[in-house]
Amino acid sequence: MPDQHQPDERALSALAARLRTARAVTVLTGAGVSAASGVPTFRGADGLWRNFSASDLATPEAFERDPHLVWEWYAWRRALMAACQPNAAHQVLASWTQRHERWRVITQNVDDLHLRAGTRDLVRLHGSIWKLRCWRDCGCAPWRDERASLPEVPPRCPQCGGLARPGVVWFGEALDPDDVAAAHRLTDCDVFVMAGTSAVVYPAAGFLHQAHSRGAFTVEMNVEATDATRVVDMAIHGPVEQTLAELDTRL
Ligand code: BJW
Ligand code: ZN
Repeated sequence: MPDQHQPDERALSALAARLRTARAVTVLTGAGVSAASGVPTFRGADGLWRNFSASDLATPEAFERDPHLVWEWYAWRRALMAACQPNAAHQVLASWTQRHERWRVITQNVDDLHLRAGTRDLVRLHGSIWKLRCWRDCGCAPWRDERASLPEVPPRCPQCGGLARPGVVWFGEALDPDDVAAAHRLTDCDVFVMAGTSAVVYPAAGFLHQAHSRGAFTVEMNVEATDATRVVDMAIHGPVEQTLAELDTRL
């Protein structure tokens, strides 16, 4: 019986060979990449959506209804993330982007772990949990607050004194068009990897299909099968931090 936590040796060697000669490699990451750092994922057995409702906490309507409740949830997650460190997956990806610009990373994650590991030119589709914006959009620039605990909940806009909101993208909100355009450009690659994402949230999940239709060899790295498994050319099932570390030794 193969050990399901040991990445498939043959698949890893075949993928390493492709990566060595690829002109461009794009990795789209999701919450699974930060799981080993202690950041909870959204879906799955221990995911946030098991105990919390997305429509009560991660939509503009939820914020409009109960900003205090939404901010309590974000304050709890910020405190949790502040104690987390980048893991081997973040470190390997960062080292690849530092080595050559042909390695590119797009993330759906709102933690800063890719940046803290040193990833270059990161495209962040869903914003940052450490960024705040004015809810009324009074014209002030978004600002960063990296404290583990906020001075007040809900926090206030320093310019107009109104409510501040987390600088993340909620369901039903448009992503920053510049980020979407940047991610779309990166789907023009030889190898496109979906790493630690359930591949259900759009438009991020759609980049796999774009990359595929533009001729990329597509790969999934996940602990379990997802909607993407049937679509990709290669699925490597196992902890992504282990898969990437093993792959790194073969490059
Ligand atoms: C491991 C591992 C290990 C664990 N190793 N693997 C039908 C109804 C309503 C809406 C829609 C609809 N159809 C489409 C939509 C649109 C909607 C959408 O896609 N909904 C689907 C869920 C159905 N999308 C949107 O609303 C987006 N906006 C939009 O479309 O705008 C259109 C528009 C245009 C013009 C004007 C107005 C609007 C916005 C989406 C925003 C998503 N936001 C969130 C919250 C961010 C803020 C926060 O963090 O609080 O983003 S939701 C959440 O999901 C978060 C994530 O980035 C995102 C993706 O999740 P991810 O990363 O894949 O995590 P998980 O937990 O799902 O998966 C983790 C995976 O890792 C699992 O597979 C594990 O197995 C694996 N794993 N450990 C490897 N060690
Ligand atoms: Zn304001």
